[in-house]
Amino acid sequence: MISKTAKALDVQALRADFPILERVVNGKPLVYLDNAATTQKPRSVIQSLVDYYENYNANVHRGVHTLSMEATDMTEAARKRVADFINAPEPETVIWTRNATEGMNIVAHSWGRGNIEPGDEIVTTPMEHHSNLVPWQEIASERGASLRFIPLSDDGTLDLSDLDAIITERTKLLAFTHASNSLGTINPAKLLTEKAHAVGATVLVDGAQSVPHMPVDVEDIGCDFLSFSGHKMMGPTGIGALYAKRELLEGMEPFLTGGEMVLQVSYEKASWADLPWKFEAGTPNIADSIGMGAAVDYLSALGMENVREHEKRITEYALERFKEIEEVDVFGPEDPELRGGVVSFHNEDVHPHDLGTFLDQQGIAVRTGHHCTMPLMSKLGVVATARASFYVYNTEQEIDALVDGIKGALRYFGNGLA
Ligand code: 7TS
Repeated sequence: MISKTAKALDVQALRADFPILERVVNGKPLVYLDNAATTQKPRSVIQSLVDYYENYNANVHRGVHTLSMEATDMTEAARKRVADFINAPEPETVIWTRNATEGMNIVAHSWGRGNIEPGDEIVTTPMEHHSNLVPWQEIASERGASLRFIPLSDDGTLDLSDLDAIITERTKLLAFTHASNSLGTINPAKLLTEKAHAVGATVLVDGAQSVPHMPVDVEDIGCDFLSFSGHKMMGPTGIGALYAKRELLEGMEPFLTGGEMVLQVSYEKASWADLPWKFEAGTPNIADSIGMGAAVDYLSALGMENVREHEKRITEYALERFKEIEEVDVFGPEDPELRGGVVSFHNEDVHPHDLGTFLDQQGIAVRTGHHCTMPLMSKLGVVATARASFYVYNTEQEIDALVDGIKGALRYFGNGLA
């Protein structure tokens, strides 16, 4: 179904905004299909970093001089733009982090330690990235709580048929990924949040693969926490954001302590600064927060409905073309409404690393491995997959190059494909 409000993006025109897409790799034009790992950056984002370092590089929040005030205004304006992008009610509810992983760890250490009690249950899914699984394993074992998993259906969606038996009065937290980096599955965030809230549980959404690719509205979903990374949405590495409801942040102890996050300090004790700085100890990543603001501007100008629509189309095209290669198993839901632009695939005769190396010779960048979802790989019965993941600048011609490349690899490694 094509959204009524979406309009087709001029992909050729927007490709010109990404200098790296001009690159030649191994004698071939770069076909960049590793966007779930990190995305490419438009010139406006790169320029925002250069602009900061060339014109107003200074530390923030502690200076009365012009450069410091300019840097402070720019990083706080970027926070406001990130907050608006996810429809957070106020910028103070958005904390700068290093990445999605750090956001999840803030929730685990600051909220988890203060709230999870012996006997509590933490409900999650079998498709979590390690960064939304391992912190919960740690907190569960420290606090005497246990993990429960919503089962996975054969089509790669969550099996919600027995949800009321899994999310119960014992559930203290529901932590799930909005979109899977290995299967592509988009989970029903609002419905899951409502179920969890109905039993009084708190909800953490891992937005690492959703915020960059579709409209995400924290007020509509109703979640308590949402964590995501700048580098997966055209921004720089080393910057991310954690959204949380104000009352939760106010009730949480800081994750890190030191400079910038204090109000009053004596030799004996300290009191904490207001939100959001209570959670931002030390000199923050000023340049990259401004870069993340520039990325949000770029995406907002494209329109997230349009971004989603383009990726849905490309994914549908890719799934259609993959049907030509019978030797290859494709994981995840078939319905493009239920999946993002991630296609993981596997052939039992060709190791994914060999396939990835062969594709690299054609200038095609895909990721191979377990994608930081090792338990999911064993559930799927493989040790690794190859994965193509798309973004707004990918074209049908690039999917054609991928499919031709896979066919070439199967021929090369000699499993009988003509
Ligand atoms: N959650 C999901 C769903 C992810 O896909 C990733 C990164 C993370 C969390 C962690 O993000 P980070 O920025 O903190 O590292 N996923 C991938 C990937 O699929 N390939 O490389 C990184």
